[in-house]
Amino acid sequence: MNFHVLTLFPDMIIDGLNTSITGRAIKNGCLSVEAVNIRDYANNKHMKVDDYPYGGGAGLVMQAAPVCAAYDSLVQKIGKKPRVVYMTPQGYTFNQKMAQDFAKEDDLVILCGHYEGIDERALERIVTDYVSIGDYVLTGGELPAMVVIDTVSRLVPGVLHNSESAETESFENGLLEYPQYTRPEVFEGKKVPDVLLSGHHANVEKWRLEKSIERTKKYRPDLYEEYCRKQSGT
Ligand code: 6GU
Repeated sequence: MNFHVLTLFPDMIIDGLNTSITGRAIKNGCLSVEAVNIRDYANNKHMKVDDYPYGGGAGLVMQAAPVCAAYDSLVQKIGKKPRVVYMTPQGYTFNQKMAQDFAKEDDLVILCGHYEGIDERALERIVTDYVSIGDYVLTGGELPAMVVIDTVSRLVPGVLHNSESAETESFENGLLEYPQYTRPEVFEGKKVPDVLLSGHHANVEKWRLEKSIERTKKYRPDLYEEYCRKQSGT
């Protein structure tokens, strides 16, 4: 899968993703991440890409022309009209289901705004999906873009090794993950739960499900309610 990120801060994207599992997947060819610097498409000698908002107000707005020019050159290169995800607090909240949908694409363009956002006319021309990563405000779309790329990447065949399997994790069954333990058996006087050392697979699964339910009830009552509704078949 190929990610194409339109941004004023390409180093953030490249440096952020060339590490760990995404870095490995880029090196072995399962993924590619290209960061296109919108400033390279500025049509003036000062390379200016933003200006004051019409109607007044704080901050600067990214201009339509360089954003559209960067997009047009990508469309040329890809050879078809890709899906374009605009990272903005004014969008649908990102979730695992959206990640699964994005993972079906061969090419995904992610547009990152900065300052007070991007001229609406550019967005109307190119954006297909408006996506937020939660109810808080960041300085720009680069970190959210990395969140989306990381989440989608682990659903792309070959990115995870068997031992990192994408199954049976939080949200696959609508519950939060159960607690994990590794060696040593005793750490600062605290012992690993006996059931995990018992070798009794069915009991281990039962314990994990109980812990998952307990955690979900405490930290995500919304998901717990949904789980109970599904269990009762209504
Ligand atoms: Cl996608 N962008 C910005 N700037 N802030 C956010 C966000 C996106 N999602 C949550 N907060």
